[in-house]
Amino acid sequence: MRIGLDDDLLLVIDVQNDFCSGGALAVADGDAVVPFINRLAERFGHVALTQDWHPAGHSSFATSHPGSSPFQTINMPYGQQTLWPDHCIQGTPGSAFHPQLQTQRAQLVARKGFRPAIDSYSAFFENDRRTPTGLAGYLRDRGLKRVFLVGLATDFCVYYSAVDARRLGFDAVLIEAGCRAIDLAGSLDAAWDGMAQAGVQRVSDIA
Ligand code: VGL
Ligand code: ZN
Repeated sequence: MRIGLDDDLLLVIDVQNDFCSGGALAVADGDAVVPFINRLAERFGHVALTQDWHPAGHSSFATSHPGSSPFQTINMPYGQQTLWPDHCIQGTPGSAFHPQLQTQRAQLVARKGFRPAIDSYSAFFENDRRTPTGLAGYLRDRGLKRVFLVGLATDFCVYYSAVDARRLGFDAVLIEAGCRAIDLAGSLDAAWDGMAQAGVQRVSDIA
């Protein structure tokens, strides 16, 4: 597959300390994506990063719902929401990009999940699936048509971003070697099914 064409974007999802080893919501082997993504990014003319960016006391945190525990699901006005340990709190070390992630080639950093009452897995829409982050407008304004996705976690933020990219009419390619999953109660299988149905292309690696 030819990559790094003028209308291709590499979208790097949430490669932040809290999703890496020792972090508050560490994804198994999450750090392993960093050198891979650094090499891959050199082959793209357009790179954007996302950053999970929650205020303290965010409604996706189990600590905001007395009596609940992390990884439990609750009903929110916008639908079902998994509760998480406190993570990626704005400006804390856990919210920073992994120290080895090369960020200087990124043309855009899109932050998400900053509204206290709603979570945002997708880089394009918050979890009500309709409040836009503005990233679609960025892609359209820049004439970008195909999105390559890597980052953390495969079955949450990468998954929702990939499906929404397709929903918005962009081509989407997930590169497995650049992703790691949380895999909570079958979430990874569900994510693969959802992506296949949405027409997300899945490649194991890029030669
Ligand atoms: C994520 C759970 C909560 C992710 C973010 O980046 O996949 N997962 N917040
Ligand atoms: Zn989050």
